[in-house]
Amino acid sequence: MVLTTTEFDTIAAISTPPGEGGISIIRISGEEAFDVAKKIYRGKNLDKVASNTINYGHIVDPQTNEEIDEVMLSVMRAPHTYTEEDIVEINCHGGIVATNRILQLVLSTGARMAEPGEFTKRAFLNGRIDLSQSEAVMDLIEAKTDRSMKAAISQLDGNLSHLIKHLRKDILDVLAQVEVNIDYPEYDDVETMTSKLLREKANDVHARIVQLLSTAKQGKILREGLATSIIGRPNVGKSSLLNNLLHEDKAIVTDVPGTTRDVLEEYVNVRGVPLKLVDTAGIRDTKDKVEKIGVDRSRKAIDSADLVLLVLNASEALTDEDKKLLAATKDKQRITVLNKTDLPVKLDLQEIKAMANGKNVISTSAIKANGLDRLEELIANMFFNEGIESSQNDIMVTNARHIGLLNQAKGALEDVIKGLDAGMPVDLVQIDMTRCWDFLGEITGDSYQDELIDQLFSQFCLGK
Ligand SMILES: Nc1nc2c(ncn2[C@@H]2O[C@H](COP(=O)(O)OP(=O)(O)OP(=O)(O)O)[C@@H](O)[C@H]2O)c(=O)[nH]1
Ligand SMILES: [Mg+2]
Repeated sequence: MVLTTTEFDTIAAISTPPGEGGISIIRISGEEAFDVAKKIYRGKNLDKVASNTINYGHIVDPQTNEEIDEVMLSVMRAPHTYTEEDIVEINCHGGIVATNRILQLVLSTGARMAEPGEFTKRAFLNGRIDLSQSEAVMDLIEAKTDRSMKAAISQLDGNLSHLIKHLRKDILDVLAQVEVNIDYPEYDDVETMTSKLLREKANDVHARIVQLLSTAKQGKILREGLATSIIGRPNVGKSSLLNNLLHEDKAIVTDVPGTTRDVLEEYVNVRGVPLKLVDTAGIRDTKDKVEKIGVDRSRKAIDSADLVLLVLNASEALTDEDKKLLAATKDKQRITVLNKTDLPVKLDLQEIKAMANGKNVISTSAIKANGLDRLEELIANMFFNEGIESSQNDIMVTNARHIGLLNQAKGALEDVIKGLDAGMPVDLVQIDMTRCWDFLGEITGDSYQDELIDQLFSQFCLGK
């Protein structure tokens, strides 16, 4: 369904982050954007200025004639704009008071306050971009590393949409062919022919979806960050390690065991891989009420981690608690970090290597910042071993919603093949093929429900 722009009212919002800054931008979009601006702007004649120009002038309260701010007005006429509607953007001085005053004026002269993501929602509803492209806008804003940004840009450019549309067209073609065959069953072998056609296409689309899904693991990491939990006994240097990876003293470090009481979460860019790094309370049996809660959370942090950094103190012999933690994390993606190697080493390295299957053991000294390069390199290689640079131009799926729908589409195709194997009538098999077509359509928003659209755009930031 494509709505025409005339069905929407005029919306406005502050599009820059709240707070003090060099400039703030108040964006107005809709049929009345120019009328609203004309009521409060003194400067050039907005009916005469060319589209895509920026114009000097003042914002004046029409009631009192009070001059509010000196501004530059960006003027963009439909349809070649972000929303495909008329857009005026007021660039004012970036103080909170001036910005809010201007927004109030805009709202009192005919515009309505926009909802979060409503400008992008209009770009979607007006047919300028599809749903996966709209989602990429938000991913781009939230991108934590260059690599994440490249994946978002590729999706915004429509690479994923293009592929999905291609698959849907193939399915539609075969469904049309099946329809024709069913309507004209004058040939004896029509059922066999139609089954063959369906099977070929189901296998073909299935293979392409499987290929796409093979990028999902890395794609999801790029979009959401790799959930990385730093785990270990108290005082082994977990918080020191976090500070080192962040290149910042975020977590409190003391020589008192039990310093970290609650989990601390920070994003960090490790060679282009966004890490959602979680520092946890040291795990030990404790009677302290507050520490106990922290310890319970640490245990949960193991479960929810994509990667566990298990920190051991190399200057002490292995304790029972260390062994328990090694056992508790043995099925996880794990790096065993032997910290405090600047001190005389008491850990039996052979024993550790044996327990960790000789894999992913790194020696560090958080205090001397030694071994961190190797740790970073190992993390990047564990998750992007073929190197993401090489796969940059390939299409990636990054979004959990898309991954879910692709899996459903894949399941529907498997039902098509099962149905054909079981000799089910073609018109029943056709239903599963159509389901696949629908699931794929939900990715691009070609088939969607209003609730989904409302829910998706409500997660956007205001003014976008
Ligand atoms: N010699 C040496 N000391 C270190 C090293 N890393 C950390 N420390 C010291 O060990 C003590 C504990 O460090 P933290 O980073 O607070 O340890 P933690 O594992 O977060 O401790 P909890 O929060 O209590 O669980 C501090 O005094 C650090 O300065 C290291 O590589 N070498
Ligand atoms: Mg700590």
